[in-house]
Amino acid sequence: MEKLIITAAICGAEVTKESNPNIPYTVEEIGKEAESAYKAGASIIHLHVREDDGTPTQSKERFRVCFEEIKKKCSNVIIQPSTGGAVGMSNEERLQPIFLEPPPEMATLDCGTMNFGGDEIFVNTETAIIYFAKEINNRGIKYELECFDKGMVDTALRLHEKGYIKDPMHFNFVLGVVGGINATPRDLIFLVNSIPKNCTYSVCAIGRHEFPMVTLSIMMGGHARVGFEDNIYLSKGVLAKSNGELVNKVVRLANELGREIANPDEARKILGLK
Ligand code: KMH
Ligand code: ZN
Repeated sequence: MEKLIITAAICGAEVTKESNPNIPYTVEEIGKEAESAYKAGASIIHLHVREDDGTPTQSKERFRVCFEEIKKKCSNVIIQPSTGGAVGMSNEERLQPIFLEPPPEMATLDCGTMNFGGDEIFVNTETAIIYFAKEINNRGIKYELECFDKGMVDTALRLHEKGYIKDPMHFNFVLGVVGGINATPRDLIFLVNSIPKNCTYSVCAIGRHEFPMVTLSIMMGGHARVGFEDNIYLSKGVLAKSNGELVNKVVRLANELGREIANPDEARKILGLK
C-alpha cells in the first residue's frame, strides 16, 4: 500500500475556544498548531483562518501572514487553504486564498450544496463549482474534492467527464456532518467504491467518528485527515491539547496496522503535485 498522507485541519471555521481553548485564532496560534501537527507526522495543513477574536475570514492578507508563519516553522509542509470558508460567504470572498503569490500547492473544491449542521445552507451550485474549478486550474493548483455526500461525488465525476475537473482526482470524504452522509463503514465503503480506481482519497469524520473512520481508511488504502476542524477530543471526554496529539494518534494507529507515514515530498508524489 502507498504511504499514508495525514492532513491536519487545524482550526476550521466553526469550532470555538468555548468548546476547546486550544483552537487557534491568532497568527501565532495558527503557526504553533501547524507546527505541532507537522512534527507529529502531518504532511498537509488544511487551513482556515480567523480574526484574533475567532471570526472566520477568507482575507487574502490574513492567509498570507498565516502562510508565512507556518512556512517559518515547517518550511516543507503542503498548505491547503479552504475555498469553502464559512457558510454565508460569497464566492469571491471564499476564493481569495488561491490568489496568493506564489499560489498555494493545493486548495479545496466543495462539490455540492447541503444543509450544513441542520438549518444552515452551504451553497455550492454547479455553476459555482465550475467557476471555482476554472480559477483553481488557471492558477495551477491541485484541488481536493470535498464531498459531504454521495451526490457530490457524482457531481465531481460528471464535471470531470465534461473536462472541468482535471486528473489526477483526489477526494476528501467528509462523514458525519449533520445534513451530509453518515459516518458508517457501509457509507464510507459506498463512497470509495464510487470513485475510479486511479483516484486518491482521504477520509475525515466529525467528533467521535473521526478515529474509527480514519482507521477504516488506513486499512483500505485511503489517506487520513484529523484536526480541530472535525473533532476536538483525543478520546471520550478528553479534550485534545493540540492538533499534534490528534495526528500522533493516527500515527500510532497506522503503525499498528503496518502503514508507513508519508513525508510532504512523498505526499507530493502520491498526489501528483508539480
Ligand atoms: N466550513 C464549511 C462550511 C472546505 O474547507 O472547503 C466548509 C468547509 C469545506 O470547511
Ligand atoms: Zn475546511
